[in-house]
Amino acid sequence: MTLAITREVSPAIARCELTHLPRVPIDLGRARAQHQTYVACLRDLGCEVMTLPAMADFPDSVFVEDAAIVLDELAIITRPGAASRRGELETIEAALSPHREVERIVGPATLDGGDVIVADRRVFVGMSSRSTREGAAQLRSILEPRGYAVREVPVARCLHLKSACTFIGDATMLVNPRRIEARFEGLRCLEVDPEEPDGANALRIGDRLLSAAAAPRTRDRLQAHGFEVMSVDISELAKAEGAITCSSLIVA
Ligand code: CIR
Repeated sequence: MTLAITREVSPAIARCELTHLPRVPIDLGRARAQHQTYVACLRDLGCEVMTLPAMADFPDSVFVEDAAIVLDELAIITRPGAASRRGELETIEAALSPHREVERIVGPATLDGGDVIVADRRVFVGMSSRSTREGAAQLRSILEPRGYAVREVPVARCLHLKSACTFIGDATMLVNPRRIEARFEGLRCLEVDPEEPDGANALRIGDRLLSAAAAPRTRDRLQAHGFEVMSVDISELAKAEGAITCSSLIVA
């Protein structure tokens, strides 16, 4: 069964890192309720969900995606670009190590999981404000001997690579072309609705997708292309620059 690792929303989420959004009040009760619904969706999609306890000292710790990259063969513990997030790693490693051999990105390099897209045997690494070329080089040296091709992709207009595009299976990348110019040769690109800038972040679990309720027209486009889509409201977590993929680590 697919395992999804999640973490409860930190009581300190109001002090989250923000890069492209202005700070607005976050209703902790609402954020927690939305997160619980997100977890329920993961269960409906067939996952067994492990929810780690909230970390009061780490405002962004609900966004577990950034702490690790999980592949079939191994997991890589990252080194997040935001120093405030590095204390999140230990508990993520403890959760992953029963399931995967573990490798680590070591400083001074940085790499956020939100910058890493695994599309079958191809891995795209966003060169964002959070991830360095040295971080990508370390990832390459871990993955290329295992048969993955690792390619860097420039990211300038949003937080992470996955804020601009996500791999949704079936050789398809869901893309917001206003946030990224990269071409993904050999993959079909489906564009988000132009009115839905955050719509390119969707999570594939089994045969279905989980997407944000804030992107209904993009969901319609996906359905028109034959994808089965479940939507969830994550509007409160989005105020912390979180999207759909950020709040889980999928151990398939
Ligand atoms: C941060 O800036 O690190 C958090 N406020 C948001 C992280 C979102 N993570 C993701 O997209 N993978």
